[in-house]
Amino acid sequence: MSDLDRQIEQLKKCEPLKESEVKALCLKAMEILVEESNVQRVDAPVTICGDIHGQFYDMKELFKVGGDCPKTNYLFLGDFVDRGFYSVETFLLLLALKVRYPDRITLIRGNHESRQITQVYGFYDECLRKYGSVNVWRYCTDIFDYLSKNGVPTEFSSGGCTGCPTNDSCLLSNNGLSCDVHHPIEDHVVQCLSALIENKVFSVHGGLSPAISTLDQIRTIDRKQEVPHDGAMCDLLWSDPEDIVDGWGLSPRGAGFLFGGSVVTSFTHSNNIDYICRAHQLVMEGYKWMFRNQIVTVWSAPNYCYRCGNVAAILELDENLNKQFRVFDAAPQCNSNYPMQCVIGSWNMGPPSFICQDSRGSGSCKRRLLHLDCM
Ligand SMILES: [Mn+2]
Repeated sequence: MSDLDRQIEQLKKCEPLKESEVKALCLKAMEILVEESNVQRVDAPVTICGDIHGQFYDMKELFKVGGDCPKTNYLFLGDFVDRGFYSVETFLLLLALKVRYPDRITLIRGNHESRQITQVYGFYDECLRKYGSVNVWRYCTDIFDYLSKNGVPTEFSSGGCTGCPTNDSCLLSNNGLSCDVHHPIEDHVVQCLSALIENKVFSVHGGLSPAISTLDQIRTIDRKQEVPHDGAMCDLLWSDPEDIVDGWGLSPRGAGFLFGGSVVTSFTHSNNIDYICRAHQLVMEGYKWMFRNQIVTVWSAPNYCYRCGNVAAILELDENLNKQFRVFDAAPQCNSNYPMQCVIGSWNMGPPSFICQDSRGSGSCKRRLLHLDCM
């Protein structure tokens, strides 16, 4: 059995890899990801999955329902990390599968695959807790967005940030946002912002952008940047469809836009696609069609944050693009013996619109989340 196969077996048991193994895995993954496109081509049959958010045991339920990779061809729409207790194991397992079976699993980027967001919503703290340093967080966030401008990098970015004199003081500050803010971003290359299944189903984490009307425009997005706070790339990862909006509206998330049915109709027509498949929003029933079946939200984190009481779904497309949703519930085992940490300080650091970013600020989920994180 190869090292990689052994690591996959280990990760399937929710046992994290050694730091040196994570580094080697991430370097291998970069070689593969650097070849992928802003609009990655995906063949059917394929099974589409929405947000996972570190809910490792629920992702195992997902694989039970959808079948193992590589037997099943998977497309994950991002937000692998944050919120749940096992972001490290969740992301590393998906990444190890990507390295082992590059043509059988596609990982596109969600708004949580970013340095800033992971420092507020859990992944940074989890890496620190499980490894005693931020190195693994650094390797993984480099995977999110750090690839060499001229091909495959041989080393990771150095240091946590330039604001602290040493990496040690970065750790001691225990204040993610002050760390890495000055991280050099000139050489960042962002991969795989979206996917196109058989030229007919456009898949993206968030939604559309007023700056984008064609797929070719997405293909030409400048990839040499960190996720910006506005503009096309930001919108693809942050935007949401909204019934009551005609055209474009302001998003309560503080990033991206709300977009209405006419925007979706125009996009599907001009790009000759059947519909848009996206994730990013908690849906109690696991999936939700909008705008006369021109856009569907797929949500794959059951009982989100171990509190929200929702079911999850994956969308299976057969070779003729016939659709079948598989709805599943949370893993039966309870994670209540996991040591919880109060992270209220971290919550307060983000702008208010980020606090409830996956529930559209409805309020009820926010109370649950705050309650959970501070038990
Ligand atoms: Mn999201």
